[in-house]
Amino acid sequence: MRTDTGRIIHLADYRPTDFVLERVDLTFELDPEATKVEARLIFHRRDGVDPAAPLVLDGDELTLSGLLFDQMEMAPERYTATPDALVVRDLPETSPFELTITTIINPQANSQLMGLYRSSGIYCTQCEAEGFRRITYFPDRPDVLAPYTITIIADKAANPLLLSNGNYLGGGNFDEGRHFAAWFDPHPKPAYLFALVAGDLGVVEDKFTTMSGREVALKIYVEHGKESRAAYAMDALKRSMKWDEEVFGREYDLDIFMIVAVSDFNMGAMENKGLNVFNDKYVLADPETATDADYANIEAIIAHEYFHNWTGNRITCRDWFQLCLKEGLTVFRDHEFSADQRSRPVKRIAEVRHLRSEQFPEDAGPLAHPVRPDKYREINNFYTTTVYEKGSEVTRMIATILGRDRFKKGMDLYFERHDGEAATVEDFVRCFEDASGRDLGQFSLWYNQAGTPHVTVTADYDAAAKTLTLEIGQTVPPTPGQAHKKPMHIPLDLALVLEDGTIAVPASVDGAEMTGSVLHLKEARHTVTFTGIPSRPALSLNRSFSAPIVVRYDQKPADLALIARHETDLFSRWQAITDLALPALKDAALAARKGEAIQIDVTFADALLAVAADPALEPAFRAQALALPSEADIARELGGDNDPDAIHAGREAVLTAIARAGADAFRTLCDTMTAEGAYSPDAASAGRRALRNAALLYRTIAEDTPALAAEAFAKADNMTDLAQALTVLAHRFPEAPETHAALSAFEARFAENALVIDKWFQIQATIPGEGALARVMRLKENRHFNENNPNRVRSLVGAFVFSNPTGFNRADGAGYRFLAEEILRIDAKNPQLAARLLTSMRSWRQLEPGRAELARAALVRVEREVLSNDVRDIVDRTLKG
Ligand code: 0A1
Ligand code: ZN
Repeated sequence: MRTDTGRIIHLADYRPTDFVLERVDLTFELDPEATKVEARLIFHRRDGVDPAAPLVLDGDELTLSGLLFDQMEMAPERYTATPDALVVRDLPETSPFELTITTIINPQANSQLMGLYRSSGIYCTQCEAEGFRRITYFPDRPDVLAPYTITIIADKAANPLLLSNGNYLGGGNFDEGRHFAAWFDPHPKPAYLFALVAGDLGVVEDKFTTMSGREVALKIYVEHGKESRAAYAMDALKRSMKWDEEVFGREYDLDIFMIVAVSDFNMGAMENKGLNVFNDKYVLADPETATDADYANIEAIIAHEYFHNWTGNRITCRDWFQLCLKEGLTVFRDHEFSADQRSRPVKRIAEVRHLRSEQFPEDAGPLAHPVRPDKYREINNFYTTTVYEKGSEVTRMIATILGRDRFKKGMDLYFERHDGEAATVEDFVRCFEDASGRDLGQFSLWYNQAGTPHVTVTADYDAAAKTLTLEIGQTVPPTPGQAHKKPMHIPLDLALVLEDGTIAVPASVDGAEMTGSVLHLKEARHTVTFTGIPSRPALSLNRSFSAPIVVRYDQKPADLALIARHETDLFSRWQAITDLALPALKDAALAARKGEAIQIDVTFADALLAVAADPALEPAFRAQALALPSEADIARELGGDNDPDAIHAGREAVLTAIARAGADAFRTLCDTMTAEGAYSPDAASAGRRALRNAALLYRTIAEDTPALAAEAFAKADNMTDLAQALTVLAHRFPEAPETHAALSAFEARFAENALVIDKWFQIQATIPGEGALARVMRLKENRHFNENNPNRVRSLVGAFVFSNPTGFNRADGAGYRFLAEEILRIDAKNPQLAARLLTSMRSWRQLEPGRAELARAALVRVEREVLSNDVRDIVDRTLKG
């Protein structure tokens, strides 16, 4: 394990390497416990570099077992090898030279899942961000690009399949029952994109003809017997390849594209050149075992990794500070893809819900950091929702500011100018400036200033003058290391909705630049005047969520209802419904906190129920209207002194009021939103299921009986309905005989399918209330649980700490103490996984004082005993920030 060095890496310290790597030639002799890696690396000293400068290569837990210089044994006084570095001295001043480095590594013992490891008998690799240095000594940084030749030698019976990046060169039999395969990747790449897979797997094959007429072989490798469950992933892959050609003009560039699904993986998937490695959760699906959400995730992640081929691989990052350059942009691309494949407004609502529930708390807490950080202690901890999702929003804002055509021009210029390079955020932004002639200097603050901007609006309508005047102010809250912020360039899309539902077109706008319906806020304060507004309009602000900000505008309920009925931007209709519900949710939580009786005036629900029943709207959108803000959303809105039990009680009371007010409508929806024909994962069918299941939940709440869900459970012919019915049973009636029966039946039926058992863990781990911790501890003893598998840990422990606010935040602090123990134990095996679990504490300062103190004590316990750099970094920042 990489233990803490306390060393902080700064963006300002970047400098190019002293030596240029020309070529990489790797030979692996695979063995579960002693894999021999021979790396032949050709270097030359960069022009102008001190002739005495040594070559310093990175390592992580390595032992050197051989070193040749130009094929000759190297004199020991010319190098120093430690587990984390190989330093070679007396190297030629100008001419290229070859180093042959031999290391012996133990994939079987690699529980961190970084570098070369074993997953269910398969050899696989994960090298991003700094895993390659666990395989061999190497300049392991993203600005060192080279073509790779790979030879893999392994026992043939156990490993019929030998895969690596690039195109297949050939293979054949070797000695002692072994065979070999050779691969060549002509596209220069950094080491983090290297991949090797070996073992015995089943395959699904297809092909794709690119826009220039080249045929690409497509292969998805899965465990034997699971081939039929890879069909949807293959379909998503072909659609992604086509879409990237049509929308971004990007064509695939090798003869073969491979995806391998493995069951032990720290993240979602990895974009290794030509050989993507996936968490099997994001490949395998069939109606019996995968939910609609699983299908949507598979489609999005397959697309995301494929899109990285251009945004990440062909153009990579100069250093890890530029991570958003590939991640923010690629998330933006996968969001656009899903929007085109599904419903754009529904997709946008889901994105914003996710951003608000995950990224906003990060940006408001001790772990806040800019989209492009300027320092880090452990890069693994920067694969965050800020870098990914806020990074995507920043790209989206560039598109909004420039408009579609100029954005496209900027993207084309980026691909043309930087293909084959390791680029920076500045390079990226400059392409849009050059393509559009627009200055994005102030806009670039979005990359460097952390924190969610708050935009405050007041409106004054002058009926005589027919003018509307807005006072608009922006502030960016302080974040760790950034006490004072500058005003940002915020593109605020808005509409003035008139009483008859039409949108006013102002005669003139004064006080800020406006392009189309987008107002460009650049100052701390603006006074904006619209003329020619015939009557007092309702203000629809931040349409389609044009900027990742918090808008504070005291909107009248009647105006919200008007927007909920008439806005042409569906996202804004949904937002208005949410804003109508929020006061009730907050008031109810506050009343519960004070121990007062909860009173609910349910008139706010009219708009919500009208949308839910409107046949002119797509069912998926109507389902979104019915899904109230989560408990975490309410906590965020309350902004401090939070009591999760009170928030839960308040939200329950609001749900009950809506359930009663809409009883007839919900009954009708349950009866009419039925399936037509066999299950299909398409967005329209998924929307009908979502709406029916939302209605089923409200009916269950109103009728307060497990009968409806038990019946739905018995009748379900797909995993979406089955898992939803089980959730309703378990969360609402944890002790009912119907629930026990359903949980047992589910476990027995899917005992052989770990990914489905994960749902079973997750549903139980998120049952609200004090009893949750004991349940989770019991489930840890279940025979299906396996502490070494990240998916299992995330489904049980992760679901509990991230998605069970009342259970985890028990008033006695037992949830926090449990997490501390888990972190310390998991950290010893898999620091990355442990560090990620610990981020569940990021909002601890928002808790009421009693809980906050108990949370702090648990963090201090972790701080005292932690070993890894990963957890040390998170715990220190969480306590300090
Ligand atoms: N680049 C991947 C994410 C990823 C990052 C680190 C990993 O190491 C465990 C794995 C995957 C993506 O954006 O999909
Ligand atoms: Zn990515």
